[in-house]
Amino acid sequence: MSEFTEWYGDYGVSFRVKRKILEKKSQYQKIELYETENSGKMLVLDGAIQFVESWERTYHEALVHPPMLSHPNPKKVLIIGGGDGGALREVLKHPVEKAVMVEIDKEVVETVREHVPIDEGAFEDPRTELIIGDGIRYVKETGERFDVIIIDSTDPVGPAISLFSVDFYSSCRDILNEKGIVITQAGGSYFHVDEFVKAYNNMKEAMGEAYAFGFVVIGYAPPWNFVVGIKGGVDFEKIDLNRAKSIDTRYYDPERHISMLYLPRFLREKIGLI
Ligand code: AG3
Repeated sequence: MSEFTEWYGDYGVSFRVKRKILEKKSQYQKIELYETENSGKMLVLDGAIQFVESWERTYHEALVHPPMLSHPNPKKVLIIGGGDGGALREVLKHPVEKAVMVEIDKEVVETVREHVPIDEGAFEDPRTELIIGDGIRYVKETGERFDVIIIDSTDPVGPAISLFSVDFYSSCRDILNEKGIVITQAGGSYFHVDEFVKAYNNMKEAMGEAYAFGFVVIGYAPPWNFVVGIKGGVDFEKIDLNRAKSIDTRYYDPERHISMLYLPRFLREKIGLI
């Protein structure tokens, strides 16, 4: 029996694998797809686990529903990255008018759609617009306006680093409607500490108001961090529980939303909350 391990320094996140389904190099990254022993298929980009089929909802629910349920009326949503369609699928559980997704690597979209379509039809939804292109450029150039922006990128280390900059977050702020929310994944709570603090501070600088929370994501080194930027006084501590009733979640709990905001003590210290 063999396994695939992603190392975070000395700490490894490992899955037993039956076989490698494919490995290829796109213009942007190395794409690997595995069949795990008991957890379905697993997508790995440049050595980093992106999702494991049986567990991907632990991540996609935490990324999507907190901003969607704290925004008073999210109708237009932009997803940057997220080529597997998992975030898109969760967004479309809400009564949105339009979801635009800008993914740079079309081979990620094609690979996942062919072998492990976790979008569950989301790409075919008439509300979806898929753009293959550079998210940074899109955000700078588009004339469209959004209520919620979801940044489903790779980690705040390496090639995705400009997706965590003040400059990028400021462009996001500029294309939000009067009331808006931006959320990004921001690395592992214990293994990307400096990068997380930087992402939080950058978000705060660009947006004026920011939150951070952690969530146990299976497939990544848990807990995993998320950073949220607020425009126009949206209250991220308040969840619309009525609206939440119609959204099917398994891991993210709107009733316990506030508990996620209690990051490990040393992290709250580092971002100046205590
Ligand atoms: N989001 C990827 C999160 C990064 C995971 N990092 C890691 N394993 N080191 C994109 C994929 C999910 N839609």
